[in-house]
Amino acid sequence: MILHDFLPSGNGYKIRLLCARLDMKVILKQYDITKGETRTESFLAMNPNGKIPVLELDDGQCLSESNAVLLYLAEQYNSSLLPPDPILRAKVYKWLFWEQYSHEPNIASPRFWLTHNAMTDLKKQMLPDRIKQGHAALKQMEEALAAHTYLVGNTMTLADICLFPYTHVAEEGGAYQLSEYPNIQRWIKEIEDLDWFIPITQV
Ligand SMILES: N[C@@H](CCC(=O)N[C@@H](CS)C(=O)NCC(=O)O)C(=O)O
Repeated sequence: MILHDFLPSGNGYKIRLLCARLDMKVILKQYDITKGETRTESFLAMNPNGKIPVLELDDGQCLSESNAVLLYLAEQYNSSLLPPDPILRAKVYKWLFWEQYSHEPNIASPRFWLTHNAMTDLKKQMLPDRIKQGHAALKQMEEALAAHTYLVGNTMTLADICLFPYTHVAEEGGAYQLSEYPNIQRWIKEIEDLDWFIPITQV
């Protein structure tokens, strides 16, 4: 399998982290998204949305949308990260869908704007509200992590693999201070201490 990716991307890192957890090797093909490398004809043939990550399967089929790829790999490789109990599984799905609507646009996007010199007048106007909503998202994670070790109970699930990447780099760009969220900090350390853990920049 080939993972088409951009190393600083949290969306790509979700998949790299899951592969590390599943002890799976994939070939990494890197693109510079700041130079439009995901907008070429050949890339758009893999993902018409022009975004990494894309997982290219051995038969040439391409899967996009990071959380769809996480679910595919967890289901395919029979991982304990997806609990069999339907209620617990729905709680994992909840975090995955929530991440795309309430977390990623408010935490990942400001990080990218602020660290990649991508700020425009419109984004400057949008930033305060994004940060407000980002704090609301972090508060929800903080409350869940005050109640149990991981986001869905006391064992790690796909929800943690999905939310860890952008949360642990939330401070990059200066929009957020994680010292306001002690249980999130404890959870980050918990994951970083796991023996299979790989950092975001590791190929
Ligand atoms: N919802 C998508 C978002 C993917 C995404 O936003 N990818 C960004 C990098 S994190 C990208 O490739 N941007 C390049 C572009 O839009 O040209 C997912 O979860 O995979």
